[in-house]
Amino acid sequence: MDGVPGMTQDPIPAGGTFRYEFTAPHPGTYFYHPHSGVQLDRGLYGVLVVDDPHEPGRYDAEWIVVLDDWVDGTGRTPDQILADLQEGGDDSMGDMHDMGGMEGMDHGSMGGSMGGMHGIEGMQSPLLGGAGDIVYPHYLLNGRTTEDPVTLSAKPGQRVRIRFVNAGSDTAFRVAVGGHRMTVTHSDGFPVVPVPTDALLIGMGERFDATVTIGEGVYPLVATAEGKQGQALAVIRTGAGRPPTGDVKVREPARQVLLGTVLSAAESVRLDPRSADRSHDLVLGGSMAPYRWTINGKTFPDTDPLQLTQGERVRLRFVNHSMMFHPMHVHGHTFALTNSGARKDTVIVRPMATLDVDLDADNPGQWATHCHNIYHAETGMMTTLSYQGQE
Ligand SMILES: [Cu+2]
Repeated sequence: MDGVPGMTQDPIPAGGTFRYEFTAPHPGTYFYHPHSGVQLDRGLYGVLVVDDPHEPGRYDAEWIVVLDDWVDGTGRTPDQILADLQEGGDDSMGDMHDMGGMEGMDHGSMGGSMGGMHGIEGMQSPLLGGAGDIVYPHYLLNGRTTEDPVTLSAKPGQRVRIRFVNAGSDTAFRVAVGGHRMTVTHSDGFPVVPVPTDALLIGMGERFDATVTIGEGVYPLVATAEGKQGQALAVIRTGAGRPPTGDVKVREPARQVLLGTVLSAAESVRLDPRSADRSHDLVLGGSMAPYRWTINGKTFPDTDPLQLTQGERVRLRFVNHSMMFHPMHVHGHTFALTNSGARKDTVIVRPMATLDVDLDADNPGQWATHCHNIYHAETGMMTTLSYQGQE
């Protein structure tokens, strides 16, 4: 009951009903959303928190912080944006994205057009390279714009666990709490060796838990849109004080910024040491005109399923041949980064970088493996981990 139409089930028809039943094997911060078109970018998602009955709970309060990039209701829908991208830059692209001169240009050519194009739009990140394809008019925190932010309350001195979810479709966020450092404790639901940091970079589909000991007063929780103009905002209030304005700037995002790829697994969730029985390369490529994103040169559903056998240790090697970052997500498994052991199910693969992850094939089925940029996934950057159960 993984919900991917055409892969594990038929889509739920309009007006229809489908009851999902599943066991929650792992505690942690998750979210659920459709895999139909670009519905995710219309806000059809929710957060799923699985509590750990054995978790010591060394915190006093808990906040859920959901980040999103938002266009719906502003005269343009995600479906129109997708259609415009696929039409390759006709006039209807308007001010969203200058596609002029992009015919035939390839994301894959180093020093080619992508840098230039993203340069035009400013969608370049020192950490991620090409940081997105779409300029959004709003960035949301728990569904609210910076003009009308949510207030997160606690008592002065309390330690708060913040569960961050990036539900955005084309935007990574750099999150920070003004005047505070936070300690990252979990990545994609699984515990890590805790790391203090000023700020944290969250790719689409990634979740992180962090603890912060909040001082007395009013503080902005800011999520800047990486490589883009704009931010999302919440107001943290533990005492008296004037709320920050929507364009408040905090120093922390320009200080130490942590990425999930530098985290190490907590000892309790390390994979047993073992050499890989099988490895698969996933070469990530794409182009803007035509707008298509590929795995091993093919677009879904023409991508070749990655065959596994139950019981194997499998290495996936993500080889990014494009000038954009891709948050690559594997369904049904939580892999381990080979360099640090950190358990994750979504990981940022930087431009022209190679990143290896290992997983145990212990959950037979047809599992979508895709970029969590929803426009990339929808235009091809998806394949399947495929294996049958023994007996
Ligand atoms: Cu992508």
